[in-house]
Amino acid sequence: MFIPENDAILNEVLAAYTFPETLVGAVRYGQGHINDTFCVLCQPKEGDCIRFILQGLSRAAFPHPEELMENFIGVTSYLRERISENGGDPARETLSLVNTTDGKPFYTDSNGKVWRLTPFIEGTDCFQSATPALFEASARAFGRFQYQLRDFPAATLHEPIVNFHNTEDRLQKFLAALEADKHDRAKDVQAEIDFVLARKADCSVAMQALRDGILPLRVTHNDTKLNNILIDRRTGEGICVIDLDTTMPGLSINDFGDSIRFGANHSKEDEKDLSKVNFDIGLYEAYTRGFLEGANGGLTAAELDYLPWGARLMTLECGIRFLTDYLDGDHYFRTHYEGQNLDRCRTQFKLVSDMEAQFEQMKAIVAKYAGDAQ
Ligand code: ADP
Ligand code: GN1
Ligand code: MG
Repeated sequence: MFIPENDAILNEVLAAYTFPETLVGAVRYGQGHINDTFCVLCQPKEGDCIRFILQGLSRAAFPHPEELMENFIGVTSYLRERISENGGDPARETLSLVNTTDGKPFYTDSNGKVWRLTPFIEGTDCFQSATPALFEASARAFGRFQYQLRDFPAATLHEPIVNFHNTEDRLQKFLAALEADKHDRAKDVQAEIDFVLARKADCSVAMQALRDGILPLRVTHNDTKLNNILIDRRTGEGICVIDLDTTMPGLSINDFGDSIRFGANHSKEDEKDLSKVNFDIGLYEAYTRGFLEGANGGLTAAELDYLPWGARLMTLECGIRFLTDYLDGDHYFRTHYEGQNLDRCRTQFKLVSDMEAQFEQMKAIVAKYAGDAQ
């Protein structure tokens, strides 16, 4: 069997499952920053390979993986029903689990790490950047995800990461990391530190609106990156929302905002040449149109008003998180070279500046489509 890392744990995990045909091996897969993701290949005697996605859940990110898996099962079971009611194909339009040989929905390895196996959703593509049409398709799917979960019993969900998009709390954690400065890195990042300190008040905008009852709490995805959606290769539509680990009560503006943060530009998240990092308002418009179509009139007037803030805040918050992890010594986000979290932070702050400069246009674009959305 081919296991490039020749990893004893990976062998242990694979042995916990019964695969339909000859197991060929497992290779690292995808560009997620959090989980350990592998593509597992099986070769039937005849016909194409059968593929699975095997994921080890990050222990740095998810302190209670069993609760997270309960959420996963609850949300995907609910979605399966909604998809069937609408005549869709639940096997392609949401994730499902393959049980271990002894009938469990996940496997806990001898180090205590939790693993899950899902069928690979074939005939789809996963993008790191997109054309306006594909970006709009992803927006429709994320908007629809929100709409499909509008009556989900939110009280049954655990909070896998407490204060995940509490930007005020993210600011406090940054200030604590700065104070500790464990790796003596603060001296090299004064410009980035000043960027955050100048925006302390912004960090409260959404949290204050939540406290004031202006923005409602909904069941949201909370990690709506373009690469957390699978696009149907035949139709070009967003067919399956994946990476459900942070699905929990949250703000709709954050689901909108996180997609804009990642997808409304033409550069890599860790691009070093900041002249290449530009917020693309055309992509923003395409996403807005698609998201409001998918949300199907389900957003309140206040949520529509705050959508541009969602984009600014998710981008600022993510930059703060990358900077915090850099100061902390890179324990949370997977990095491939020293300084990658700092590069990621810088692209986010460049995008925040661009959004600040174009904020009035961003609001006008939401207003242009909001009429049709209500
Ligand atoms: P992470 O939390 O590390 O981002 P994801 O759940 O997003 O992990 O998975 C990483 C990548 O694996 C995705 O971006 C996607 O390319 C791929 N992937 C995950 N699940 C599936 C699946 N069931 N079918 C096809 N591709 C998948
Ligand atoms: C992580 O898991 P992934 O790579 O889809 C992170 C998001 C960040 C994102 C930045 C659980 O997303 O919150 O916005 O990296 N996920 C978690 O690219 O922290
Ligand atoms: Mg992901």
